[in-house]
Amino acid sequence: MTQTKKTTTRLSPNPEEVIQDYRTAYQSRQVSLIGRREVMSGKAKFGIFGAGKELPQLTMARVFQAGDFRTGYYRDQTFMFAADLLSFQEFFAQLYAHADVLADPASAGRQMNAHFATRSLNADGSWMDLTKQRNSPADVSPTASQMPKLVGLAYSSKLYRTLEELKTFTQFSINGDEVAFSTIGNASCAEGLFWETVNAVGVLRCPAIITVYDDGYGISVTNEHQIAKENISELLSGFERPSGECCDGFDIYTVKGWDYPKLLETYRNAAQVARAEHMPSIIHVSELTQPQGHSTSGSHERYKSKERLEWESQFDCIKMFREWIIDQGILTSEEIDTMENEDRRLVEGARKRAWEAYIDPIHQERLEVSALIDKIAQSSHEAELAEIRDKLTSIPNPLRRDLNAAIRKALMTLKDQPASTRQALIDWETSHEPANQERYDSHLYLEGEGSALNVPEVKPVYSEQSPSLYGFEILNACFDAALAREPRLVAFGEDVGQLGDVNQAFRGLQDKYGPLRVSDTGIREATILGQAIGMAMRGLKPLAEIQYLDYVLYTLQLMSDDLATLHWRTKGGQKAPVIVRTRGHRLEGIWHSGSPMAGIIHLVRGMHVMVPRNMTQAAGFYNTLLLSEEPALVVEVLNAYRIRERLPDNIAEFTVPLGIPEVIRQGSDLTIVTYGACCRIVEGAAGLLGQVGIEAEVIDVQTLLPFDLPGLIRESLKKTGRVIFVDEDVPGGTSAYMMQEVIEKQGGYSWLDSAPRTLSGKPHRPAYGSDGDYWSKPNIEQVFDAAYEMMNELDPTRYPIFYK
Ligand SMILES: Cc1ncc(C[n+]2csc(CCOP(=O)(O)OP(=O)(O)O)c2C)c(N)n1
Repeated sequence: MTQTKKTTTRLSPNPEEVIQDYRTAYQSRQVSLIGRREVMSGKAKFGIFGAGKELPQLTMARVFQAGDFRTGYYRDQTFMFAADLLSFQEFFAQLYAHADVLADPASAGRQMNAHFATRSLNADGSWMDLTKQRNSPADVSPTASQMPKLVGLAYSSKLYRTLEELKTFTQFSINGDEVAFSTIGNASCAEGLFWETVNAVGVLRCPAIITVYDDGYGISVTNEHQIAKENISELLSGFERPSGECCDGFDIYTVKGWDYPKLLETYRNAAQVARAEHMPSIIHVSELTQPQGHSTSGSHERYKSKERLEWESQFDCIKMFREWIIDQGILTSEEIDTMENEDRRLVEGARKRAWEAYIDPIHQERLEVSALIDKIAQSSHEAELAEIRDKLTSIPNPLRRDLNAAIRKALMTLKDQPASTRQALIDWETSHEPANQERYDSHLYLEGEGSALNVPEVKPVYSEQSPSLYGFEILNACFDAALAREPRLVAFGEDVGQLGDVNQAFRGLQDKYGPLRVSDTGIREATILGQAIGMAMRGLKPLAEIQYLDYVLYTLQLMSDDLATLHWRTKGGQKAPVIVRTRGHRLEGIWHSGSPMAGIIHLVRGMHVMVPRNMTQAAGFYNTLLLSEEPALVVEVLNAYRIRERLPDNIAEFTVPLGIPEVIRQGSDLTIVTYGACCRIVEGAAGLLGQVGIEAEVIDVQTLLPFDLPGLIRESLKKTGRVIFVDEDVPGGTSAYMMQEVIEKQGGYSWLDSAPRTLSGKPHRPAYGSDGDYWSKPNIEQVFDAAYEMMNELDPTRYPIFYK
């Protein structure tokens, strides 16, 4: 393969493009200055801006084409403007937290300012044609968390270029020509996620361009404390591919942040190589500045020396760009002054329009509330109500919560009056509540077609010919059929490819479907998830395996911050239908037996979480999820792979619905609610209870998120009046979650004759060995005792305590 690596020839920039770029840079700087003023004057809550980093962004935008993807961070406003992905008015709308998707298409006011995103979905949640637009997955604030999904965004191009079965999916890719760009600050390169991403991209050889904006600081902390040798490109040099040879690695460029022609040339080179050869690059942009300091929260004079501040004003990239333009004879100083005057007015006009669009409806609502209070004041509590109204109308920039607080205060003042006096205020608040719910609470999950909850149930079918197989063979049949019918399904993880996963559910499938459909990855859980997120955002159906549940913790931050929140934080603008597969609960020792389910389910609202008790249920869940467009985590039970189950004749089609518990043993005396590996323990205990005349109803909840949608457990309580929630999480963990769902949300308390109980694992981790397991987690005897003691309380004569 020939290489088009780093050229040394300087390009002559096109003068029209230069002028356009200068104007965008200058306008963007005005956005930063005006934006900061808006925060300082109290009209917005917090501001973070891209001042000082304009030039690399302009030049990156010059090579960013339709179909490409950017995953970056809060400094990228100039790029977003230059790539035509964001208007000034939209930028200010987000700064003001305008909770309307038409005003702030990135997040409808849900994300803080400078968190950029384009929209990939139509209003009904279906995909747009991503090759016809430039794309920006939604930003995340935790530094370096934008990086892991770069792996999948870039790797998808390789799959679309190589796999014949993907050639027809032309709304996602045209021959894999798309490049994925990412941006990160110098200090955030100290994060592990950065290094894991660079390594994964290098291993996968995919078209990624990583830009490091280096201004020498991370808030107040200098590179001395952030980066070994204080130089990120020097540190990265081991990743560099030798020049003139065809081999793995990155092209690494270093370029000064104020050198416009060099930046232009660098990005053109990097993009050309990435697009043609699928080789990645790292562009270290040094000598950048941060003229406004980090954010509106502080001032950089507190931590930068006088010399540094002087250097920053001298080497400001817009100032240098201006001097260069004059030097090149492209424009005169006077011509630039005229342009700048126009551009200041243009930005100020956009700001004004954004503010009015945001505040006018609130002012209108305030007028309505004040008028209602005035009207009531004509007949009672005149002085007190006038004071409430005056206080409300004197707020310079009212919020909707000020209206609710004023209404509540007025209602309290009127509490001694007949209800009819207060009704108009109550009606006003009630009629506005749905709009506020819609503003802040909608779109946590998909609704309509892509929703996993709308996948129709297809029951498993068995015949006399249905063979009895090991659990792993059931899954193997399920995955084989899924890979055959869904060309976008791509499975990967540690030992998934050649070995077919450590429990053999993918045995033989790499040979059958090829190493790109079923593949091995390095030991890199966070970027396995990031790879999946990026691939899912490009229309693929990733099935990402995390080898054990205990290692899901490595992915949990991204699962929580990025994947689970994506649909909500873009108000339905983006989705990532990732299926994460893992296994856990019972093997041996601390890190192969954990069940930290509460830790997980409380952090990933926005995902579905399933805990199938056997592999047939798991297969049904996979079939359901593959028909949906939502992210999910499936936790398989480790000790069920070697237990025999009957293979449904319709293994490729049957589905298990989400949120529907299953009664796995009927009983009338008490209900035991559980899931996963504990099902077998509880069934064992129920057998013993049966021997002493106690009939326990055993319910497997099957999915923790969503939880028992039809309220089947409450129906069981109506029959039994008693309930125990059993699992192997810590005390107060998922057992307490289940209790809240049933007792509080389902109203189960009103059917109880005994106090409800939870029975969980110990607060420490599971100890090694079978005895360690027995004394760390609920065992058959403990479940028996808990149920028996409940019955003893009811009838001590019939159920005497005989064991202590
Ligand atoms: C995981 C995490 N830790 C800390 C922060 C707080 N924080 C926000 S920005 C920042 C400095 C980032 O510096 P750098 O990466 O150089 O980018 P810059 O802001 O200078 O462009 C810090 C510490 C955060 N957002 N996320």
